[in-house]
Amino acid sequence: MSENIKITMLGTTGAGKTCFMVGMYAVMQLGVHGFTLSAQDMDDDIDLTDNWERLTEGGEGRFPAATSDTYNFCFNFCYGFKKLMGFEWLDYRGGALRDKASQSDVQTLQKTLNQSSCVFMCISGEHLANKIENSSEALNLAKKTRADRMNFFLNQLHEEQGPVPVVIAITKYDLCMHRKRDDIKEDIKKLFNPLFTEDGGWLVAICPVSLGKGLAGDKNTGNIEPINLHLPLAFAIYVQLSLQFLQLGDYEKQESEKMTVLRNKFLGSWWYNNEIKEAEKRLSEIKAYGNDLQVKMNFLTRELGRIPVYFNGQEQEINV
Ligand SMILES: Nc1nc2c(ncn2[C@@H]2O[C@H](COP(=O)(O)OP(=O)(O)OP(=O)(O)O)[C@@H](O)[C@H]2O)c(=O)[nH]1
Ligand SMILES: [Mg+2]
Repeated sequence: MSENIKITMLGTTGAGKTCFMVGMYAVMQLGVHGFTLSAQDMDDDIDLTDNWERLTEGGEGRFPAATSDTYNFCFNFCYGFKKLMGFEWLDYRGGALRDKASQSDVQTLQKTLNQSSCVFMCISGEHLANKIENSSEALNLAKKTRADRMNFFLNQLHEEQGPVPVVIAITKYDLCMHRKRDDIKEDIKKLFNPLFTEDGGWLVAICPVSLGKGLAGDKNTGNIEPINLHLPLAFAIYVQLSLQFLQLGDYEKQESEKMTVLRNKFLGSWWYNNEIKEAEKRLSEIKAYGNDLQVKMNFLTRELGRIPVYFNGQEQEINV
């Protein structure tokens, strides 16, 4: 069972979307607990790797230029190099967030977003360096970071397909890591409060990410030492695997109920012998697949234990 999903990252220009994707790809190529990422197109692999090399070399030109064209990357998420799930990832100019819907890249973004299985909302740590003191500061920050537009886009997505899992990625976390995590979480809730309401049905992870804490001092010379770059993706995949796991449970229940009905009929075990054997085989395949899923999810759970996850505004413990 492998499925292609779409993941869309929302964030204003300069929020760090492209750098995050380049870094995530590099980290996941090395692999985390046997999970890896590979680009489906060889040229994309080369471009992403070149970008990563420039980042690690340092200097004035280390960062990629602001994105001007919309580009759809296709990745495979693998375990032990075996494909678990394919997914698409749109890189676009963040300015599209505030442009009119008549622009073609805005339309592409909206279309992709509305088909997405998971959304990453990017807020740069530079805007979270100080506490949000009151509602007018919150409003100003929502405008500066385009959190207001991200909420607008999410509202549209909600109308289209209901709540989807969301990761609020605090990019450039190095620029606000001097603050207490709980205080940052409170500020995030002020910017995205509809996602934390009691009956909203939103599943939200807050994940600080950075290319390296040394960048806070000098971004041209600071060392690249990735922080959490793999976690937003790990969360997105974990949710998809959990849904597969639940589906599998329903399927297992149906199959065993069917089998019980056949067996309970008078002379059923004899008359329906072949059907029962086939159902038994399917059941044992489902169980084996379920066990396999559980092992994979366990590895991801260990990683995800490090970030807060909320459902209906309540912090959750992630487990299988
Ligand atoms: N301190 C710090 N700066 C970063 C980090 N990641 C990116 N930056 C800086 O942020 C700038 C913008 O990053 P991009 O990834 O190009 O931003 P973007 O969201 O893709 O912007 P658009 O393409 O215009 O939408 C980079 O050129 C770097 O100067 C980080 O982890 N820490
Ligand atoms: Mg970009």
